[in-house]
Amino acid sequence: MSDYQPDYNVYFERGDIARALACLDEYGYCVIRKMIDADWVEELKDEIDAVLDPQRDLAPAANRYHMMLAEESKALWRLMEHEPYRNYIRAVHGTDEVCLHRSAAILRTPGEGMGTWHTDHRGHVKEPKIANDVLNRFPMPSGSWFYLNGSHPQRSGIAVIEKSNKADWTGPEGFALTADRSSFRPIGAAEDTKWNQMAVPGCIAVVADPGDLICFAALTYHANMATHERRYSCGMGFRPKKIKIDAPWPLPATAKALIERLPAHLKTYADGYTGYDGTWRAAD
Ligand SMILES: O=C(O)CCC(=O)C(=O)O
Ligand SMILES: [Fe+2]
Repeated sequence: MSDYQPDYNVYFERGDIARALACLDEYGYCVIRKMIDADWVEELKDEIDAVLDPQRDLAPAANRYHMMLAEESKALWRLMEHEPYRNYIRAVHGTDEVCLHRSAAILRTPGEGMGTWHTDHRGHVKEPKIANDVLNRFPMPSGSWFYLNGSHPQRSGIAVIEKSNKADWTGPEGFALTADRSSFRPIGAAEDTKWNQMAVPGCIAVVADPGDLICFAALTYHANMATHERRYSCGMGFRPKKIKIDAPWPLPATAKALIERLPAHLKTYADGYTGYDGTWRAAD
């Protein structure tokens, strides 16, 4: 299986965070091995089933997203009591003074094809129109994700474009970035072309185990690979408290409830949390 695999190392032990972050910076992604154990993986999957598919009625070839998983999950919060994860967060942000930024879970069912290549970063958007434009503008990893089935091109998971995290990156050879920089398409293709093929220069099919943490940088272009199994992923992102966000939406009731229920030793991470309002739209 040499297809779409890097010819350099992207795998790091959880005690080797400095080298993992150097890889993240150089190539735009890295994998930190065995961040959580198998029982923790199963617990997270159960929580995702409970919030996203309690009736088990998600159709084949479909997906559901939860955009505030940390408001529902207990297992995610244990990460902030888990020294290897805290070391990672501390190293990424250069400080312990962080607050919850955002969190999510995605559930996909077999039959879903590959997603469109895109970046999550919205830093170039001058006037935010939706919540992602407000939240996805900072120089912090865009993804610190657990792919709880692991990630593998023959099963499900994530693909990235190596080195697409650089500010001067102009798209893969033979492709052009879309006008809003959110995606790319073959040079000469129609404007509405959504490119969802692995065959792109620099494409890496990330191969990882269920307890591994898959990290990609703020700008890194990525796409979910075709799904051949019931696929669970989740992630939690923090930001330094010195990055203040004056959210244009009122603090959602679910965010308030989280802030109230967090135990004393975790409350510090709620200080600065904006919650997420997927319905917010900028006034015209
Ligand atoms: O499902 C995935 O693995 C990634 C989805 C994604 O990139 C997104 O929703 O922005
Ligand atoms: Fe994405």
